[in-house]
Amino acid sequence: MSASILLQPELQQNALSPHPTAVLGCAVCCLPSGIARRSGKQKCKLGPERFYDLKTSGRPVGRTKNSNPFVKKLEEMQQFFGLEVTGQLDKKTVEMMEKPRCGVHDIGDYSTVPKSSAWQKNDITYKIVNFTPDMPQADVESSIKRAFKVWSDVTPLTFTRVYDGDCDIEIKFVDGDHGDNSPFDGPNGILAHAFQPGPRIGGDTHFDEAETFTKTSHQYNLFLVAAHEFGHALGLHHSTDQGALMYPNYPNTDPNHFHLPQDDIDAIQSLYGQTSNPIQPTGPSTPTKCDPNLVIDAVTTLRGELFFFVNRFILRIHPRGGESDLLFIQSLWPSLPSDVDAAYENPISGDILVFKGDKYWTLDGFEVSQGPKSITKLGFPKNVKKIDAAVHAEHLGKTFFFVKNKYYSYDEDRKVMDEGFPKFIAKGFPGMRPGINAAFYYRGLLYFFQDSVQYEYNIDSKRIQQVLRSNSWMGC
Ligand SMILES: [Ca+2]
Ligand SMILES: [Ca+2]
Ligand SMILES: [Ca+2]
Ligand SMILES: [Zn+2]
Ligand SMILES: [Zn+2]
Repeated sequence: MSASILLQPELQQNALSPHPTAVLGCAVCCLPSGIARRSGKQKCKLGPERFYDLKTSGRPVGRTKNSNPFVKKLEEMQQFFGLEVTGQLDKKTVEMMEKPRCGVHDIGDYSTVPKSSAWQKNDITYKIVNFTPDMPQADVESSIKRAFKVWSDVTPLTFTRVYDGDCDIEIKFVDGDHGDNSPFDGPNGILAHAFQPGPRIGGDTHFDEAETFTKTSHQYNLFLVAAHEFGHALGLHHSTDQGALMYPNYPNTDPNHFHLPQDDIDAIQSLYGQTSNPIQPTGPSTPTKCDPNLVIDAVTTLRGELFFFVNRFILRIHPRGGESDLLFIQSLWPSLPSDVDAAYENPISGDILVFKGDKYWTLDGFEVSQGPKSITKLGFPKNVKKIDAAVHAEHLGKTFFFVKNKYYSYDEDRKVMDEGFPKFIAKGFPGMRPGINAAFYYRGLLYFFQDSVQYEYNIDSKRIQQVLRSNSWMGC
């Protein structure tokens, strides 16, 4: 018994001190001691001191409006997360801090950290030192294997599991203080951390055993957490791209339909190069509202605001201008799919209908009240497998559904499809071409999105009034 107590400090020393490169390369262990204690005084556990190195190197450069290091780090953090830079612990900042996340710093001390470190070889070995009781062992093994495959699919890297002896990436499930100066914090908060490439502790990846890990979409999916941490173990820092796997927070992604985002592909390929596969993999990109080529999947009004659906995201905008928000569809409506086809608001019932394939969901504000249901319930014939766009024209009491070169008219009062439909778009909406991406209704006019162009359409005079950029609502 006494032997194990004596071993503890020695283990720490061996693991950390003889290899300063591993320590410096790893943002986790750059925290000066005492920071964790000091952050207890502030009313936040996961505040900037935890993740943004508070060491002030030399004197402050210039005297800006506030030289308080806590405020400055808070401002850095707000900037990193794309929040309004207030230097104050406002509601949005506290909410962001409380989200489950990775324990690696977002902004390292770049004066001492070499750029990005990478393994100087392509064949990496890993060892699973212990298992979590949360999941069957085989599920842990398959989650880990799949998490490595995310990275080997887009680089020349290979990952081989070893069972004893030396390895590059040691994987462990540990609780609280576990001897690397970066104690875990109990349930939620920090989920895991990993060390940058290097000898010994370099590359090692630790999961907080206080979490419940799963192989389902319940938090926390081990594959998703591991895939992120292995990014660090391979030399990646955090990304400011909200959609990136290397964004610090637990991702709003369905683990069963995970595709490595382009931002992460670019980052890892900058360290290890492309795959030898003749077809280079590509991944989804996070929409930026001012991208002139922004293609909108669907759009609807929702209680006075505009919601543009773009792959996994929603751009939420007030039509009269102002701030826009980029949100994950699943953070608002966890049971909705990504890549939806069409959406519209019925202002009388207040319902929003969202369509994908031959299914639809009914939203009551921020609740999914019904669905998925078959679109045949709305009166579509069985051969309609997908709707391109949907819009409710309030002053007519009709909802129009666009399918390829035709459209349907649905009577919201009688809850039936109107007789004599579908009709040709060219007949009902002269000037419009087939294949409409998205549509919405605002102040008596229809707005159609086609490729990256938007048409303002007057339904009474049956003509296009204006051709606009698709992002004209977004204040670009
Ligand atoms: Ca190692
Ligand atoms: Ca935790
Ligand atoms: Ca669409
Ligand atoms: Zn991380
Ligand atoms: Zn650790």
